[in-house]
Amino acid sequence: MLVGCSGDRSILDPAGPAAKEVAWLWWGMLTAFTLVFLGVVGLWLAAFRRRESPRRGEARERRLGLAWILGGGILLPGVTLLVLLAFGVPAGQRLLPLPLPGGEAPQVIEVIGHQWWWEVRYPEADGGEVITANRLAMPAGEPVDFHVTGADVIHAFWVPRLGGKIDMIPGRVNRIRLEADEPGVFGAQCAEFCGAQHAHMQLQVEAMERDDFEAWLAERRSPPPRAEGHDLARVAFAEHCARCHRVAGLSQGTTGPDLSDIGSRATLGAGVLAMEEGAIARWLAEHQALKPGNRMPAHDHVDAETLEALGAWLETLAP
Ligand code: HEC
Ligand SMILES: [Cu+2]
Repeated sequence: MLVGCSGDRSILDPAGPAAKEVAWLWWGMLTAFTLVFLGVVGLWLAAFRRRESPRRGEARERRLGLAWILGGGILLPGVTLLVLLAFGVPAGQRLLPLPLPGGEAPQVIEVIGHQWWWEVRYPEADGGEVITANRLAMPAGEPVDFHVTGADVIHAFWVPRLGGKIDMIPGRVNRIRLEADEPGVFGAQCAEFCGAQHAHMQLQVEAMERDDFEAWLAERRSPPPRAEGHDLARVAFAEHCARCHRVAGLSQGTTGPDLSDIGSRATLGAGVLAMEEGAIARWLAEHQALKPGNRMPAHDHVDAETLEALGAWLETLAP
């Protein structure tokens, strides 16, 4: 259980204004409920200790009973819920995409949940749409509106260090506003059970300075020529992979993750495999063992040499 207390997906290590409020609310609730728990245990122990109940009149007994019911059963929970509401409503409000005081429009990033990977789109990137998968870049130090939806079943978008979570429902666009105080890398996780590989649906969120973010988008808007050579790989890609995978300037498939910048990613398979030399070829050969049931068909009919070549070529795809 203590694993949740630290690391890149901990709500106890907030990195943005909304997350800070969630963390404070959590500590407040922990403190209040610990006091209630200790109080109840105290009363329980006291009940054991008393030898003989004092003789009281029947009317007094009834009044005492009524006081416990009203005080402990109505007043205490009523006050507790009101206090919770007083802190919970503003914390929730922070996550809403309300108009900003200055009137400017926040950056919008679309996130689409698939079984079991993340598609990320930057619709406002002028000069062409930018699409990535299993990684999300955002500007730090300013609010960002996330428009989320699901492609197949219900998923949930959750970056614990930045704020609350929100459901990704097919056919509907939900919105949540998050902000990162400073540049950094944060973990995100699907937070609604969505099938066998739900746990292996992780997303890396990279918050960067505004200028770096613009540069990041620009690099992806005008992809470099796709490395010369690698003829075997490119023919095989067109034959076996292009219908499902997009590589900017080359193919348009949308059934699987966008591979345009796959060579610059930190992980493969939404967090299943660390990216290192040879990792893509390993994914191509063993992905059904690494992530059983994932929606990419096994390519046993493609010979090992071709898979190696595909892996080597894909590793060169980076801005
Ligand atoms: C029927 C559609 C389909 C075909 C064909 C297909 N893939 Fe995939 N691919 C997927 C899906 C879906 C995923 C996501 C699996 C997951 O992580 O759950 C994926 C994941 C990947 C990944 C990991 C991507 C990431 O973001 O980590 C790579 C690399 C990849 N595919 C390469 C290939 C190559 C190379 C081929 C051709 C030999 C190919 N795929 C053929 C659907 C397909
Ligand atoms: Cu899920």
